[in-house]
Amino acid sequence: MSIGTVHFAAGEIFKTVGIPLTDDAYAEGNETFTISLSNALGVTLGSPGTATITIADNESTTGANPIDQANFFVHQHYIDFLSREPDPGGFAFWTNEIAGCAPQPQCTDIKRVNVSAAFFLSIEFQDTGYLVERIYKAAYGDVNGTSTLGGTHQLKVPVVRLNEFLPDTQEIGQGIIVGQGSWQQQLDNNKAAFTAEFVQRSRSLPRSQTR
Ligand SMILES: [Ca+2]
Ligand SMILES: [Ca+2]
Repeated sequence: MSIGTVHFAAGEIFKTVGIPLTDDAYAEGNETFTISLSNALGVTLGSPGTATITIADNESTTGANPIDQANFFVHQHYIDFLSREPDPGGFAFWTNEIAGCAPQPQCTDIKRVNVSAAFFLSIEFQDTGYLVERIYKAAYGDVNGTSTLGGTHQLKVPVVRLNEFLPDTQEIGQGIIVGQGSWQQQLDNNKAAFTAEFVQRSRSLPRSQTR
């Protein structure tokens, strides 16, 4: 799922929205998804506001699960953690961490775990997705959630939902590849713009200001 906000500057009439696709190994026939425009601010949506996209299946027989391949595993981490396609240098480095380890196959499992942890701990995730979680936690506190891991039990979880987490994470991460260009300045700008907008949301304001 991709959710995001498209910003048009004055005079802009064209925008590109990227939607990552996963090239699986299932022979399942063509698939479709819809893309919808909604909640326009300062403009009126034209027609059509919704379109159906068909993904042509490129398998005739189901193959091996591609997640077992290091390059697929790493690519999916870029999409899931960082909401972007890999930069060539980073992609080669993390893929080689797994594919180039020794002795194989004993080293593979621990390398996959370590690479996954590295994405979680990366500046680029900590300052985007994990920052969003912390902002929601600071603003709205926790609620009780139910986990079934190791037996059903209750635990405190931040009040953030996937349809909030994804667009907010992508907004802060917009245009950022850590280590490339003036990424620190861009990240600071994105964080400042996001938090200024976050505190103006109706959910953040005292009731008297939301009329
Ligand atoms: Ca495929
Ligand atoms: Ca397929």
